[in-house]
Amino acid sequence: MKRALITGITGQDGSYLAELLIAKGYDVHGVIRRSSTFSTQRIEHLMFSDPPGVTLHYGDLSDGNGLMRLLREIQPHEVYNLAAQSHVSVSFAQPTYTADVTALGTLRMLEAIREVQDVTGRQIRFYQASSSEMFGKVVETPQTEATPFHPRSPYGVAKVYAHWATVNYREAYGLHASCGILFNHESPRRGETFVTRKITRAATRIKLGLQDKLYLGNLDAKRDWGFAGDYVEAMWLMLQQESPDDYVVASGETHSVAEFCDAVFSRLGMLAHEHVAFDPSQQRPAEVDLLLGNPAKAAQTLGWKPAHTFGDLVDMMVEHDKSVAKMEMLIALNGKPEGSALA
Ligand code: NAP
Ligand code: F7E
Repeated sequence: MKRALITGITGQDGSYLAELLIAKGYDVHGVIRRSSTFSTQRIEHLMFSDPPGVTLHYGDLSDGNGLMRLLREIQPHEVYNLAAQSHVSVSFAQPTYTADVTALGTLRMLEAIREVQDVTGRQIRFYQASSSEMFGKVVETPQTEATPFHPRSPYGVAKVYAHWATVNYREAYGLHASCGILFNHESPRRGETFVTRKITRAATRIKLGLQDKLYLGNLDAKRDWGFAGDYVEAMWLMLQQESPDDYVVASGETHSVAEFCDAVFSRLGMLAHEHVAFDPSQQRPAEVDLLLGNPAKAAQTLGWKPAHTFGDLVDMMVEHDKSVAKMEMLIALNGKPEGSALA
């Protein structure tokens, strides 16, 4: 049975990847960090299944010794490094922390893999979560694996470091290490401070009278948005190849934030411009104006293509957040149900 270790298992992608690997018969292990509150909502269905689908271990990308200990103990065949301080705006407020976790954290994991492989003689395949944010102020459109990087945030800079560190360990030490340059991917499990989920949460609440306005920053930014559940399959496919390599994973379509808003509000029978207001604090010191990926290499070599369209993604997120808003309204009217997990 193959064993996989996922860092960032409690995040959006970690939860979908864990489901995929369990379905493929893997023994799935995940790294979680100690926190004063639980951050495991996205994987509770896997933790409390019978038998449990995942084994969790405390660890942190800031603790290289701990990572090495985990690799020795678990002896994974595959490591998926999804953990990061992943919020672009937050990276402007916390640049050093972002560099420590997102950039150096990757280096710590690569070093741990190199050490443990040397001692055990067993290969550990490595996946690095690279990002379209590395293209930043794009020099060509669409972006491919050959497009030069010009990051526009401390997050983008940290991801460029982690990306090149991964390429370097592949070239210098022969690690089976691959980078997925993933464009924005979303889902009902997306964190609520990323723009798509912020919009679907707010619009569905506005529809039920739970909220008045949706405050946003730059509506003109364009992103290549796909469904996270499709994108984790590309991660797995990369590690099944004989040779490691880097791949753009994208939908090949771009839409502005304003278009995403229109699509969401229109599904709810409302007009976005009547409910969206400008919040200057949501603007970034430097913006990424346009991202559009060309996933041709992933299609040709991995046989990967997304199963869901932009429209499917909007439908899925709106439907999910309609139920969340309805539940909020019922609680506001009746209080939490007796004996409920919400009580
Ligand atoms: P996410 O929802 O923000 O999840 C991030 C995960 O990293 C969480 O599990 C978080 O744990 C964990 N983490 C944060 N700091 C850590 C640390 N110091 N040590 C260990 N774990 C830590 O991110 P995502 O959207 O799933 O994205 C997954 C990865 O892909 C990230 O590396 C992200 O930068 C990258 N990426 C994402 C996209 C996208 O559009 N989603 C596109 C390209 C690349 P807690 O739950 O404890 O906070
Ligand atoms: O912003 C604009 C904002 O925060 C998208 C991460 O997963 O994808 C993500 O990074 C756009 C930007 O995602 C608000 O200025 C307007 O232009 O949803 P976002 P992101 O910055 O593209 C990449 C690929 C990653 O790798 C990252 O980890 O929307 N925008 N108004 C806003 N954005 C937010 N968050 N909130 C607003 O109110």
